[in-house]
Amino acid sequence: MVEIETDILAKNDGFAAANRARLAALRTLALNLVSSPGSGKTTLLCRTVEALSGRMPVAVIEGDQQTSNDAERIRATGAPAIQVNTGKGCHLDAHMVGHALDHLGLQPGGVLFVENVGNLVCPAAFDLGEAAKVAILSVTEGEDKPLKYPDMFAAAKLVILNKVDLAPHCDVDLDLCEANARRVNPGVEVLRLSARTGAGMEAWLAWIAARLEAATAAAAE
Ligand SMILES: Nc1nc2c(ncn2[C@@H]2O[C@H](COP(=O)(O)OP(=O)(O)O)[C@@H](O)[C@H]2O)c(=O)[nH]1
Ligand SMILES: [Mg+2]
Ligand SMILES: [Zn+2]
Repeated sequence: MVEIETDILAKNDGFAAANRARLAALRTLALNLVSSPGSGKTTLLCRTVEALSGRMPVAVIEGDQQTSNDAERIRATGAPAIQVNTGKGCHLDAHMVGHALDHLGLQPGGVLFVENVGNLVCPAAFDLGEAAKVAILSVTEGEDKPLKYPDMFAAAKLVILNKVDLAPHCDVDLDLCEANARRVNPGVEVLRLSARTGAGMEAWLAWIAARLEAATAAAAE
């Protein structure tokens, strides 16, 4: 069992390295959005794509077990989106992302968002070739989720606490959410945001811009 898992992850890492090289050649910042279902990934992405469009090339790879609903929501904003259906699978792997890249026709110098399958467990283990995993936690999910699903929060470079507009209605302690994320990942950055009202969007867009600059500088070396 353990050997099979090691073999799968080793193969995945090979595909991830190939994706990372392709993305570097295109000076593209790839961000892998991970969360449980319904935390607001697609809502946040639609808003983000609208904010970035016209300033830089933006494209999206959508992962879900079934339907192309999310890719359609993204395309409605005007950005190219490819839907990957994983069927019985519960996460995207780097091989799937490589195939999606074949079809996306990425323009250089922009951002590629990957919306992973809603699942706080195995997407943590699969490198897709991204620059960073961004974990999105809705304030409705409870402050203890970083402690219960530590691998995901440990793998993230940024945690977004989404739906802060709902915080007054659900007895949530946002400071405790943040403290729990930092217990499993001491250096992690945390942003509080509402994809509905737009509160906190500026800080998120600034985080993306800083990451893109760093990725572009690294690719130029
Ligand atoms: N109140 C509120 N609702 C939100 C927010 N972000 C997303 N939602 C709602 O949460 C539900 C799930 O959002 P969706 O983007 O599909 O989540 P996903 O499964 O992570 O992609 C939808 O009904 C959204 O309208 C937010 O910041 N505040
Ligand atoms: Mg979605
Ligand atoms: Zn899985």
